[in-house]
Amino acid sequence: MSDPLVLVADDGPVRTLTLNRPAALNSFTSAMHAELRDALDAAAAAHHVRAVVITGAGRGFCAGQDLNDPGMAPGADGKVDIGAVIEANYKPLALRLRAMPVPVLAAVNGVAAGAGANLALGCDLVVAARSASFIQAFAKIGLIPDCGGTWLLPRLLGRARALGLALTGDKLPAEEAVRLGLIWQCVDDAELVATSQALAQRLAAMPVKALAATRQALDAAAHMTMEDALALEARMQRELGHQADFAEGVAAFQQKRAPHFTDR
Ligand code: T3D
Repeated sequence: MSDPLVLVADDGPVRTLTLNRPAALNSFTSAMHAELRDALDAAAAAHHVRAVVITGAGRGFCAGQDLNDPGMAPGADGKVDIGAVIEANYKPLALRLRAMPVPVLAAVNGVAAGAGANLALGCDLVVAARSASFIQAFAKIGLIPDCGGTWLLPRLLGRARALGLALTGDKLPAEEAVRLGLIWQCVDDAELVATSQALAQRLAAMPVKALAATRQALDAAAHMTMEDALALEARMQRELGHQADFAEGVAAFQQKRAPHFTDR
């Protein structure tokens, strides 16, 4: 039997998914997409999982689409239907991340290029090793940023920097990515696993239903008037205020003890 293309490991409430095609810098084949989709669905369905970490095996995080994948071969008309690949694989992946019921953290261990960069940026928090880098490699092969890149980059960086990265395809080192506000944190390579796992454990102990709702509210508010955003806040707070986690959080505060959150 061949090795899994996505390794799955639990440490209590934290599930780590490791992209596992290190010889090709964990670039995406259709088969790896299918395994990652299944793994994300399984993590979403497993009640004990309260945070997910995505990382890569070997020296890279993910080099985007595997440019040697047979799925990239031209059809009878001599053309490759990349739109079909996006619809089948990258669009569902980007939307899955956005709809996860728990926080998702990218632990970027090395180069993240093309859709691999935007996979990382689509996670809720990105922690990168100092030697890691982010490359919007698409322009170099005649494509536009995908896997949510056109939506994410201007929101994270503003139009000028988004276009700068997307048009040049230049390598952005992790430290610079933090400075620009593209990612959350950059740590020494030797600290990446410990730091990202500790952060994931910390999030897992928090009211994760509210954390997922926070992501949803921020994303939705980006398209709204302030008045509409305020109305959404009221609706979502009403719903969260009816959850056990809110009662627990307030009780723990009043009783001066650590809270134990269980909603998901
Ligand atoms: O269907 C569609 O196309 C639509 C979807 C598009 C989404 C996309 O992601 S498009 C962008 C695709 N990705 C790229 O264009 C990146 C290509 N890779 C690179 O530019 C470089 O590999 C890196 C800058 C990422 C890293 O450079 P370096 O020097 O550290 O490593 P390397 O030597 O280039 O790569 C190491 C191995 O990984 C090498 O294999 P080998 O020669 O040792 O057998 C290389 O071929 C392989 N590899 C790296 N990236 C890919 C890849 N193999 C297949 N596909 C890749 N994307």
